[in-house]
Amino acid sequence: MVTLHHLNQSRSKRIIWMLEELGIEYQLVTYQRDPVTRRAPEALRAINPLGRSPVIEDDGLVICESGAIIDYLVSRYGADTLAPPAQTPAHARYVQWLHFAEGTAAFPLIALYLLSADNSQKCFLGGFAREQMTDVLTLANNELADKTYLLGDQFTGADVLNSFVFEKISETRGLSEYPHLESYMQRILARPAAQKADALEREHDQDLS
Ligand SMILES: N[C@@H](CCC(=O)N[C@@H](CS)C(=O)NCC(=O)O)C(=O)O
Repeated sequence: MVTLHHLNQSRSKRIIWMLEELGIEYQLVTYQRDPVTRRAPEALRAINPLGRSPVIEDDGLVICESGAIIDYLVSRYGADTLAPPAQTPAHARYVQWLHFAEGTAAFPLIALYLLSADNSQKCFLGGFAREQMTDVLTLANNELADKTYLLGDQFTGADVLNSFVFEKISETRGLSEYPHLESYMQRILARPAAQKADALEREHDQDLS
């Protein structure tokens, strides 16, 4: 059975979502952020030396990095339904979107979050991160102008992986300037597996209890 080491209010919710989409059996081991520093507890280092979540265990295999986890889960448990067939152009685009989520889209989001925590908005990094965030949102919005999902008609792991950045932006400043992205987010977040991930994330978040 798959075990997910889940940190509250983190990227890990997407992995709950993916496990729900796949409909496989899994268990959660939950961790809470320090209310002041917002860092993960030391206990997480026992499974990931970096002390970060998500991490999964499956048949003795331990895997970190959200993109690698989604790639692994989809290849092992849901290749037919949640990714385009291997060795097709659509599959290459799918891999591109998987890498986009953490390789490009997450950077400006995290930079802006750290700036707001630091209260040092006037430095170079603020303008740079805001510009990059605008590029990311514009690209996704344009891409979705004539598509139901990132890859077209098929919902894939790339939609789940990219949801973290778009959901956080939606919660903080809204997506009304990006109407295609906004309606896409409403569409994917209405999926039963996404709703279940949301409910489970709340249930395992002591900040909210
Ligand atoms: N690139 C990694 C990033 C993992 C990561 O930074 N996770 C954050 C939660 S969103 C974390 O565990 N932070 C805890 C800490 O920094 O103490 C991934 O995609 O999984």
